Amino acid sequence: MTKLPENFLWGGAVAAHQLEGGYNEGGKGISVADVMTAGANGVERKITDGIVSGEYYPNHEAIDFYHRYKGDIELFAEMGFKCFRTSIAWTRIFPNGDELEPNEEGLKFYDDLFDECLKHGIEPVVTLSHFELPYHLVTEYGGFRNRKLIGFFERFAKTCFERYKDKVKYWMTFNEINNQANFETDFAPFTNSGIAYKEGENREAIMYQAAHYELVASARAVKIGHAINPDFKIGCMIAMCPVYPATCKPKDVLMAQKAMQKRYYFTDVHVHGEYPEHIKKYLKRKNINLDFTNEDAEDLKNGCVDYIGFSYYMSFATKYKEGNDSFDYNEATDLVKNDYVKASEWGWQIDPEGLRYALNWFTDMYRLPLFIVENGFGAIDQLGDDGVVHDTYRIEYLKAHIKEMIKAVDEDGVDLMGYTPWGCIDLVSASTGEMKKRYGFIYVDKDNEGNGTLERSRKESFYWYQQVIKSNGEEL
Ligand code: P53
Repeated sequence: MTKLPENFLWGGAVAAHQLEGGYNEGGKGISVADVMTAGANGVERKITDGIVSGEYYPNHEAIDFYHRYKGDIELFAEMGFKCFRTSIAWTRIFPNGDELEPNEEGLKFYDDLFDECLKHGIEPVVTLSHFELPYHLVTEYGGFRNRKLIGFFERFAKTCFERYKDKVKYWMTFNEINNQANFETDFAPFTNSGIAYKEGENREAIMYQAAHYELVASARAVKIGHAINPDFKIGCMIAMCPVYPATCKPKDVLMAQKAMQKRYYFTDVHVHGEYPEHIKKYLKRKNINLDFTNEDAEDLKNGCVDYIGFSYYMSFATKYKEGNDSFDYNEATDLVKNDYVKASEWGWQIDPEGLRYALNWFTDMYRLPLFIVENGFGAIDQLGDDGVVHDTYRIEYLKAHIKEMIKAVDEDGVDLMGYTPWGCIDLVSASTGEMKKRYGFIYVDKDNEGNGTLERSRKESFYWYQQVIKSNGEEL
């Protein structure tokens, strides 16, 4: 008997736009990821006005998974993956997003990809919208600030559910829907919702409206999916960075609680089908009047998720600031450094116990099965003299997190479906567009400027993870 259930879903996670490439092949349309240039550590990616010649767009070719997926899946199978999380590029299915009929070539690509997984006994886990909205929906409709996008998403979801109903059982609707709680950056609202703010707009109000439409779209998709195949497990996907109080001063503790409410109300809506009171009060106080119909309320109630998928990389900390009498949390200005944890080169605070905390917090709040669909260490890898990346730092990070995950299951009784570390094969970083920020068990020969053979090689962590899966987490 192992501490984890025998059917535990070990695997790895990626997103279409970060690895497929082939951005204009097979009838694919342009997505929001296709108009983002490469940034760097601490330098935001530029969002350009369409594709501008002379600019470098790292997602256009990515790691060419579009042509190489068979070999890559073979490597996943060699590691013993039970599941593989990827997304369906919306623009392969509906190139512009507002067509009535899907693109057969795009549908066929995912048929082949899922067949390839199943052939190796790997269960596909699929995100419908992972930072890759059709760009046409941004320029013509303003992204998810427009109610019409609910219908477009619904059509996309229904098309996928019907087509893959016998191949895919595990689904998620919107990746890290709560990233946009940080509405003061350009990155999160654009990648989450296709929102390109204009000068002087009320960023916060627009974010809450877009998130509302997404929550409704998600709920409608859940209902449709369950009708198409009652065996479907359809989850939400939340970016979990627990917000700790910087001290035990009561005002700091309260501040952290208010921060958690605001960062995670999205989960309440997905799980309970209604807005928590604190958010309703907050919106009222801020004079944010959502376009929220009676039908929306119905839809939310009828489309509650089956499980909570979440990413976990790091934890945050916050502190009460003099004068903030309503304890309003603003992610852009209210985070402080936590001196009790170390950070990665990109400033992400490494905190394995935070994962156990998160698993318990979700369980206490929502009582639903959980699925860790991202976790990992973005680091710079060097090929050793033997041609192998000896990524002991990555092994250490993952080992520490898996230990806490097992304690949460074994000692705390958390209901956990699986674990899929992020970027199981090196891919393009979402926040920086770099190749250099690597997460993989499999090294891909390509650099930040786009040079390299794209050749794949197994890192030291590849063999380590193989052992972890084989022993169901007993041998770390
Ligand atoms: P990169 C912010 C905070 C936590 C997770 O991120 C985040 C982000 C936004 O980047 O994104 C998720 O590549 C996301 C993936 C992404 C991964 O984390 O910036 O779901 O698409 O690649 C890692 O290092």
